[in-house]
Amino acid sequence: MDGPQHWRTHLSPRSPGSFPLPEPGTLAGAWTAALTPDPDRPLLWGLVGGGPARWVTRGEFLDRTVAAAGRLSAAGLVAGDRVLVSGPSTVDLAVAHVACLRLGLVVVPTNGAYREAELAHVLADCRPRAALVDHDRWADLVTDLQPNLLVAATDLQGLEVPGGSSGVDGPTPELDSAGPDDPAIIGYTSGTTGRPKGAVLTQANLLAGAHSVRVAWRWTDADRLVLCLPLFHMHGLGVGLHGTLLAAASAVLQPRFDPDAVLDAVEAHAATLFFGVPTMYHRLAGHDRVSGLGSLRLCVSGSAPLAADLHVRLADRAGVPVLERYGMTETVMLVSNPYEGQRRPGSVGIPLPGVDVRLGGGDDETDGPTGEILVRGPNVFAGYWERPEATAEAFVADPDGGDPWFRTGDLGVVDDDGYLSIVGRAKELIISGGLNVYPREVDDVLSLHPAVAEVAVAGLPSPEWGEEVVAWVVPAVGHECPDVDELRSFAQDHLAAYKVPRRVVAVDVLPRNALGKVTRHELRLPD
Ligand code: MCA
Ligand code: AMP
Repeated sequence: MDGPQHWRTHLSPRSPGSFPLPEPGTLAGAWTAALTPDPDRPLLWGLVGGGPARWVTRGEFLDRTVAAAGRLSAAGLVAGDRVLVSGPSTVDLAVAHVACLRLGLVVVPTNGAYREAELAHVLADCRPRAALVDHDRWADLVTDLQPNLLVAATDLQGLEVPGGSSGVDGPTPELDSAGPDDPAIIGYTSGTTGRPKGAVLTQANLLAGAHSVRVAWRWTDADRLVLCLPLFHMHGLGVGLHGTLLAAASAVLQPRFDPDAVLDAVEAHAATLFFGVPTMYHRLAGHDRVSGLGSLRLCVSGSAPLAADLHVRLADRAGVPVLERYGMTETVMLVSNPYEGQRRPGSVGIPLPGVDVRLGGGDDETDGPTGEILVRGPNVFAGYWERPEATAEAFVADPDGGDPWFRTGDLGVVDDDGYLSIVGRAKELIISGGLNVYPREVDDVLSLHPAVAEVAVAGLPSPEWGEEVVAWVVPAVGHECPDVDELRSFAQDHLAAYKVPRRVVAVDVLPRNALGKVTRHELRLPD
């Protein structure tokens, strides 16, 4: 845990010192406290219990979480057990997630686009006791990969309970007794290097993450969110769902992004909030009904940079001043443009309440004002699952002896008035449509193709996806360079579709530095 050579700007936290969290200091406990009053108020709209989409009230939701927790407990799961959860966004999935957290189980949200090898890595790494999965053939797949796993759908259909009863008649297990420092979620992320690592977020980390945006964005129980982000990443889950439940607000869950469905829901449900990734805003901005967003109180963008011209287009076409914010799986949310005050295109704004942000860096003369964004606060994760070395590398010591700082791997600059802009990444990462692609993972798969001698993958700018995955290939001796269709079909058994290259460039050599390491930033399209 070495410190950077220099410490640059320190952005004062909006709430210096402590940022008190709602009682009892755990996410599950705070939810129960928030949702217990007024049990008849609508909470979530979505598919429930195999039936059509409908509103579920706070009272019904809490009752369903108690019943689900009872069944999970009767099936033998105990606090600390990991449970892999993956499915389209439904009320059932939200119930399962909350039931797990109320029981002290550790949820491992997992992208439903994963192929067998990606799923196998997650299972082998975190060794869950159960998997609640709704995708075609996933029940068989996870059973093959880990035969001793308890497997069920997210509505718990198929969950084996000893004695054969449904488990609901047994004693109600103790709920909401996890402590603030108990793990609640393991979120898989590429981080800065290596294969996906599990970021362990505690009950308090998740509570701090949801609470800070609730305060900053003036999120109240009068709000209604249209939530079409997947519930297996921090944006949809840790902000959209967790924030809704904490604010005792309401949300319309949509299983996928469809601009028409979003605009219909905004109108039909008198929504006030929409959260999306820039690709969603790009598609909405080109929609002839985009002005429908204008009735919302707040539109938030994150997970990838929102192009300044897209920000301006949305303001012009829909009258929507999108609020851009910045976060990470390891930290939930960090920095946000202000709710009141200027929402500056191209900037992610100022630190969220409770979050401490500063820039570290190397050499002042060569780096100029740019520095690596370093953060700390109650929202920052506890470490990577069973990876002490990666955890140690991810933090730097505080020069004043305070809490260590988490290295985001993102590069930033700070304006004179304290607005942070992300200007690059120190880590090798492509963000396509808000989803992270770790280039080495793709290199490793493509290099197995017999016609590929060497390969390196990098991201190129794309108006729709933000960045597009492109592969530079040195063909093997005596082989033609495989075309994009060939490489895509070769890779699709091993990699989720969003990681598969959209373009292939044949080259004679790959650019390398003196140590022989490929310099991805030098990969270019041919003139
Ligand atoms: C789908 N495809 C993609 C992507 N998504 N390709 C590249 N990048 C993607 N992100 C593929 C599909 O598999 C399909 O491939 C083809 O593109 C066209 O699919 P389409 O139907 O147009 O896509 P879609 O289903 O509409 O999905 C686009 C999407 C989705 C809605 C933008 O990617 C999405 O929901 N992204 C949000 C992800 C997210 O929640 N990120 C937050 C991470 P084929 O034609 O081969 O079948 S959390 C995070 O980053 C931190 C905490 C933060 O700050 O928020
Ligand atoms: P993830 O690992 O999926 O949590 O992705 C986190 C990464 O997404 C961050 O480290 C940033 O590189 C990126 N990110 C999130 N929000 C923004 C934003 N508003 N602008 C630029 N990059 C962002």
